[in-house]
Amino acid sequence: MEDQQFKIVLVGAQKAGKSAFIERFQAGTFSSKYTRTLESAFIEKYIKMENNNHAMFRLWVFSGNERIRPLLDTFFPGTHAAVICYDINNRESFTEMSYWYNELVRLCPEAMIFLMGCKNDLRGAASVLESQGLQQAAAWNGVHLLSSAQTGEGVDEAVNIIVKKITG
Ligand SMILES: Nc1nc2c(ncn2[C@@H]2O[C@H](COP(=O)(O)OP(=O)(O)OP(=O)(O)O)[C@@H](O)[C@H]2O)c(=O)[nH]1
Ligand SMILES: [Mg+2]
Repeated sequence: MEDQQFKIVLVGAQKAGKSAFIERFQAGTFSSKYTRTLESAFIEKYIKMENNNHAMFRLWVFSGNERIRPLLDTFFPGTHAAVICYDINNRESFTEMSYWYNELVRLCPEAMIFLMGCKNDLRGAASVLESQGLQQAAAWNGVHLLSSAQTGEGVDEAVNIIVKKITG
């Protein structure tokens, strides 16, 4: 039997922490230096499923720059799960999620929706509250996640939750 293949996309505002999340997940490392994603990048991960079959997960990360927007029509179709990322200390990145959500609904309405609050290690008084993230996720019939690429907290957990939900 052919391996199953799944497409996951990480989207959201510039500097939200998408690439850092992927780097932590793939390499276990973190850099505080910002290198913007030019257009898109992906990593592939084979994961052994409970039934012993393997599934291949291709995780795409897109630039948050506006220049990516005209390309979404070709990038989004076929997406199984979308992770809309925001920076918990940047309220604009939280409101920008609506743009990404609407594009996902338009171009791949079958995709499962996840919202991820990044940089949870920097949580402070002015941060977007977890309850607000949960509320927004519920409104979009999605799942809310929190992670820190700096400490690694919640990173593997997030991927496990996404994989379980796609394959379950
Ligand atoms: N403290 C902390 N900083 C983080 C975390 N994740 C990312 N950063 C920092 O935030 C900045 C932006 O992170 P990126 O992952 O490059 O952001 P991005 O969403 O990929 O941005 P674009 O490629 O421009 O769309 C970098 O300086 C990172 O080091 C985190 O979990 N904690
Ligand atoms: Mg990036």
